Amino acid sequence: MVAKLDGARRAQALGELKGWREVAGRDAIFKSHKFADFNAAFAFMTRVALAAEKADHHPEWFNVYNRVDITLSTHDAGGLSERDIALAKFIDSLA
Ligand code: H2B
Repeated sequence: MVAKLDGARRAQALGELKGWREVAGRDAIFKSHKFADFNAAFAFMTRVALAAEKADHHPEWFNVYNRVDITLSTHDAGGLSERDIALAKFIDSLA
């Protein structure tokens, strides 16, 4: 079982991310990504998908052409956990 992030550690972890916002009405974080074209967007998605599968922690995402919207939350924890922070940091490192 994964623990939900709370308190000071949660605030600190969110502060380390680039451009993510908390989702209203749900314990999750969201970031929209824009690329030059679909090819670049899908290359990014491929890299995220490989890392997600390796970590067994998967994004909720939506793609239209050059846009990739990503929501991260830990379903097993019913909210945000360190796994989401780790995946968000990896995603930030690709940008
Ligand atoms: N991804 C996310 N975002 N949250 C989870 O709780 C989760 C997951 N759990 N990927 C994993 C898969 C779980 O369902 C499998 C069985 O390990």
